[in-house]
Amino acid sequence: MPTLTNREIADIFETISDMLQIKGESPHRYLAYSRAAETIRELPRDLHVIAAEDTLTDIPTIGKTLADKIKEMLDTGELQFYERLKTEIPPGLVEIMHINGVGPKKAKLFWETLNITNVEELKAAAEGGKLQDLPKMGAKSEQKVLEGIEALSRQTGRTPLGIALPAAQEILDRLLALPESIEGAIAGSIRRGRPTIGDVDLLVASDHAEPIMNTFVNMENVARILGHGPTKSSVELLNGLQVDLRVLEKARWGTALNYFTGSQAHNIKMRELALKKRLSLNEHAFRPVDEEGNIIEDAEPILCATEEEVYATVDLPYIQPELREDDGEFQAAQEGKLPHLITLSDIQADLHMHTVWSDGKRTIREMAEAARQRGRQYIVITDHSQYSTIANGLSVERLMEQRQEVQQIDDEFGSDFKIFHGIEMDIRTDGTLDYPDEVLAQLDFVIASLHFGLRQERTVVTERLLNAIRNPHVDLIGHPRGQLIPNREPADLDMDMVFQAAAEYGTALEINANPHRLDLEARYARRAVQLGVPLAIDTDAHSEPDMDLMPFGILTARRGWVEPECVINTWSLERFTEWIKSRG
Ligand code: DGT
Ligand code: CA
Ligand code: CA
Ligand code: ZN
Repeated sequence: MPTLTNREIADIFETISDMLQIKGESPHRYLAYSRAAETIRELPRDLHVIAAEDTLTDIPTIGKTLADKIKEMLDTGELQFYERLKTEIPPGLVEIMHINGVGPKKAKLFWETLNITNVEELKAAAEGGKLQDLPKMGAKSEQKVLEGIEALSRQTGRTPLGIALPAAQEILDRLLALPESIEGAIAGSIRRGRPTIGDVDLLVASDHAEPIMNTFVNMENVARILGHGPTKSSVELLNGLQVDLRVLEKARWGTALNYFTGSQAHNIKMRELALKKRLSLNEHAFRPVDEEGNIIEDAEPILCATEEEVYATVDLPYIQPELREDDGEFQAAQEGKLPHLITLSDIQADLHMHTVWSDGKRTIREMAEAARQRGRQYIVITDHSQYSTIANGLSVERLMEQRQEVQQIDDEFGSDFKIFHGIEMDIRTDGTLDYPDEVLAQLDFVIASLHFGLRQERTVVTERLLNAIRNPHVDLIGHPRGQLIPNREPADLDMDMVFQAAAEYGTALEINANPHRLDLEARYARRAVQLGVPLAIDTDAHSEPDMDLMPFGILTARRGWVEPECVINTWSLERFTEWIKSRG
């Protein structure tokens, strides 16, 4: 009997929601399916088990109707309702509606006017110039559709770091709790801090692999076992994530960790460096080779228990995982110029957070207390400004009221913790800022952010950002490129101009630590540093737990070769205070 996993059932509900949207059904109806899909994706337990207990309707967002549909899928492997929908709405339209800038209405339009039912057909139509004459389209929108299709093909199949890292850590912790485990690590792209992850790579050092492998494949959040061997196993989790586990002896730990951390490009360079020393290198060991590069069978392999030994064998200092992309790290290592990368402990402050005054969940006092508990020395309260009506943005009157409250609570907190008053001000779609200069002048710290009009054309959206950067009262640009991971592309900004202006005016750019944003991303953070642009790493917290997202920002900064000195919230309270005073 075909059996469906949580992930597959969630996917079907998600697709149904999309199809109902294309059909033009009410939000009430299609949202019921997408909410249920979201809940099921996060469920820590197998739906089969819950159904057997007959407690499906105890799951939030699952009522009687949806519970029956889940049961039908668990029992028969399919859903009649969905099969019927598929005869009405071509399933390819769902993918089309997820293309950036398309959506349900346009998907329907393309289908009804040009009989386009999948992405390939849409691509052909766009390339053939057939979309531009449709209502509400044009040459530009046609070009955007092509760009959206490009972006879609880059995204598919990768999981955001914010989901993969905690999942990987939880599994590793369970394996490390076994008495047979000596040491363990998350390797692969997670260790390098990539914003999205293909699969999870775990390593455990042990002399008894079997019990570790058995525990791994029998975890209750495993949907499928893809492989189960003595040194390597792979599973697919209920949420669809693939996890590879390798167990190896401690004596080879360094070599294995280095190999499976990658990147592949870094590994290739490592092998070339090894060959220059007449050594071959694979995931197990270095082995001496002859002039032709053939392994000398009776020569002793070189085992490395630590990564330091691996690098030392090719005459290099240790290279931090976040730098291992073959993007200049070897040259820097050879020249003794590796960066002194920022760490979480360098962070003194959080300069971007929201409270109940706009769309946050907690009061100013609660946010301040949460930040102090996390060892911050100072914070800035930065709610939304009036243009963000959906986020309950502050009118000038409410902003001034809030200022009083911030000052009062700051007094309560005494001298060992400082609360500044700021704002996350919208850059309006017409390019003007959301408060006049005389209001901004009264604030301690001003963040300017693009929240609307992100799809404007390059010159327009760039000019809006430049206008904010040049304003003497603006201290920081929040999440500058406006991307959302995994599926919103950044604004089409001329980043050279942005960096140039930020350097000239001394305006800082943010690395937003929220794993949905990670914006600036690493390569731009690296450019910013090279050009002398100050950075800030902020959580953009809307509640206490969000404050724990800082490590994602740190990872991103480290991938961008960022040193603590360039980041304004690593500075002491005195230095930061001087800096904001020196600005408008
Ligand atoms: P991902 O999973 O796509 O996010 O990226 P990675 O880097 O985690 O890649 P993955 O999981 O395929 O492999 C983990 C590491 O193992 C990778 O970073 C480098 C190493 N590796 C895997 N396959 C190869 C290969 O064919 N050649 C070399 N040199 N290294 C490899
Ligand atoms: Ca991987
Ligand atoms: Ca892998
Ligand atoms: Zn914010």
